Amino acid sequence: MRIEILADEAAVAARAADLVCDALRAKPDALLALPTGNTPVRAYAELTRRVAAGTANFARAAIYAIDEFADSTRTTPGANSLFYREHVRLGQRLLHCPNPAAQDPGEHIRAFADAIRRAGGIDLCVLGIGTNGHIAFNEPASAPDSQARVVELTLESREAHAATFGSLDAVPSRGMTLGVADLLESRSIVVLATGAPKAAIVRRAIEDTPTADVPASWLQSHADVLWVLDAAAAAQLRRRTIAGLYVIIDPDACRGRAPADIARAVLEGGATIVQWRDKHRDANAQLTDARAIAAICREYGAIFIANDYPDLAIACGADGIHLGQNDASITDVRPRVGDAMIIGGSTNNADEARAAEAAGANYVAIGAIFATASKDVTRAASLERIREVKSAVRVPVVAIGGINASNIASVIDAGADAAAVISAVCGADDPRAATAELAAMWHGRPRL
Ligand code: TZP
Ligand code: MG
Repeated sequence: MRIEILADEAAVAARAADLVCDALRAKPDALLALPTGNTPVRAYAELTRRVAAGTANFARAAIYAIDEFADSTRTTPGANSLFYREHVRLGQRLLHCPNPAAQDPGEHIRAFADAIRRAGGIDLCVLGIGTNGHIAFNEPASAPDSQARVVELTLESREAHAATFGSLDAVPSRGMTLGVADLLESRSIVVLATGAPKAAIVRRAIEDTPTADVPASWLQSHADVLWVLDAAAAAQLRRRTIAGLYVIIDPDACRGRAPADIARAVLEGGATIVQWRDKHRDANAQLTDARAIAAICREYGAIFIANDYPDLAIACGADGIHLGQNDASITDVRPRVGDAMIIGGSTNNADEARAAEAAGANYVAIGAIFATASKDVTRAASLERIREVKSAVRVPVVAIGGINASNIASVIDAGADAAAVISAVCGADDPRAATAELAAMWHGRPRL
């Protein structure tokens, strides 16, 4: 599972449009399964603009709905068919929606799922997530092997549709949906979530043990899921949000400039994680700097990690502590810092990464990937090592060592969840611009 956290709804919409276009570029006759809801509306508007501008082409693609109400008609205000006709204006001929007036909705939606399979299966499935954790109309209690079927809609879901149907009473009590199993058969899945009301359920879906109480949590078992979140929807994530550009602020690399100024600049540039690293002073002497940077990170909703000293991490209210092989052990530190704190562990190979994960690390760093002047490195790693570590652990993998604008693409392609940099950013003339360049490459890579 990968997670991208973007600034706001507009950025999520643009990213979603990019991902759909990437899928089409890779496979012009792709079969796309697309959701209804408020979240994707801006993405559809962006795709419509791109079609009009000639930069996106759905001429050979097929678009399938993922759910529909039962006991209504294609023209009932609120019916999903109407939503698709209104918002997914990308080539109506290619739009496939279940018929809300089907006499036997169970038989109808099973045939609809079969038609998707016969057409080659879903290449890219875009999903939203309900505040109760539903995906499509798979409400809580949906099993991971659930198939296309008729479902009783929860009051919560019906209330969410009351406005479009005109009243709660007008919202049908039954829906037709592709099952969780049908969605999991997709080759690639993108989940979009925006806004503070989604923050709690996004955290449960991504971080908690998968459960039928939160059907979206079944997505954890899929090999190619990307969550695209805005900062508000990501606000309650703690453990698995190590994704994107991870900037280490080391005063040695800042060319005499104030570390707090560099921290603000890199956050402005789009860093999602910031680490404070001071290899000279003891924890007490670092406290003022660490607290200042922690406060700036909170302002930007970024994760703040202290290096080396668990007591420093606790004292400055850091989200996490990073430990090397020669620091206190993860097993010893966990009870001191509590369950909520992120612990990252430096590793050099798959065995060390597995051990760090087993000890309770929430992410592992692997390095040094390239030559670096920022640390006396005794053990080199490689792009191939990133791949090995990625397949050895479930926790996010952070690549580190000599990463810069000319090689970050190779690190991303090797599967790293995040890239950690010191000199490429702290040592740059313009740390904000240097961060922005690296962050843009991170989000701009084709992933399908
Ligand atoms: N661990 C492995 S390499 C490294 C650390 C802390 C230094 C990374 O710095 P740079 O300047 O990005 O190569
Ligand atoms: Mg250390």
